[in-house]
Amino acid sequence: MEKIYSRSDVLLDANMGYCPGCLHGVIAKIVAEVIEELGIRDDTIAVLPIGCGALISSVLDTDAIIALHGRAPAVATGLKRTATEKFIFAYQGDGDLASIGLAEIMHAANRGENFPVLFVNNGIFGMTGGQMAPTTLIGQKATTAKSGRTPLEGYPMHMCEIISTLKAPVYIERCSLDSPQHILAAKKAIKKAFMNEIEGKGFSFIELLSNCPTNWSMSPQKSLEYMREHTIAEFPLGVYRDETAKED
Ligand SMILES: Cc1ncc(C[n+]2csc(CCOP(=O)(O)OP(=O)(O)O)c2C)c(N)n1
Repeated sequence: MEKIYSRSDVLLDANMGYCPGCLHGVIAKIVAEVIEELGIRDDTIAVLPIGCGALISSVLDTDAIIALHGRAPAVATGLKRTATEKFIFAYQGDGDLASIGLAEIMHAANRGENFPVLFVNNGIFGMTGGQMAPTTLIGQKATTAKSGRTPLEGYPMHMCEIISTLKAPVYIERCSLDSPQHILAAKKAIKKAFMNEIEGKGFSFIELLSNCPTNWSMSPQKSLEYMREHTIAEFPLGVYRDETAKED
């Protein structure tokens, strides 16, 4: 019988601890597959956030460091500039990146640091119990916006578009994790972003639209439907910058 799938060796045989239906686990899986395909496991240091993303350290069989809240791009900058032979990537939630860490991501992107950032946009502060994030949709409920976000709390922040105003980043793409087809596209984008670092091309930013069934108070299936109907409508998928395409 032909073997058509095996679990990546870069995934430890451990429990991730995620809530049922949470897509952080899917990201851990595709990141592990990309690391295995590129043969960079022994060189990799994952720079993880404060938030549910930090839990991927329990399954990802690479070195990892958990940065202070929002500071992953600053920690990744220090690591990459001093240990240039290492493969560094940052992984951040939307509370971590677009709220407390907004300055760090903007300046790392503006400097064109040679590492990719994976930005997991689930529209909410997951780990702390569902507070509103900068990316929460208008009308979307949160513990700090009981009747749904209104413009009084500002509008959802579009990080790909904001980072696209900077000159230095070489690759910016927004993907979604709501379907197998979109997950495959996300894996391709992550692989390209990782390759950009290996080839010394500079800063890549991959936004991954995700879910939080627990804090959205929805079943996993309903949360995927919500993503398709509302999240993707607010945050259009696609490539926002690809300087590497011009070079190739
Ligand atoms: C300096 C600091 N402020 C606040 C917190 C509390 N805190 C922990 S995780 C988190 C937000 C996480 O949300 P997000 O980044 O969207 O990630 P998610 O858990 O949804 O994946 C906050 C505010 C903290 N740990 N440190």
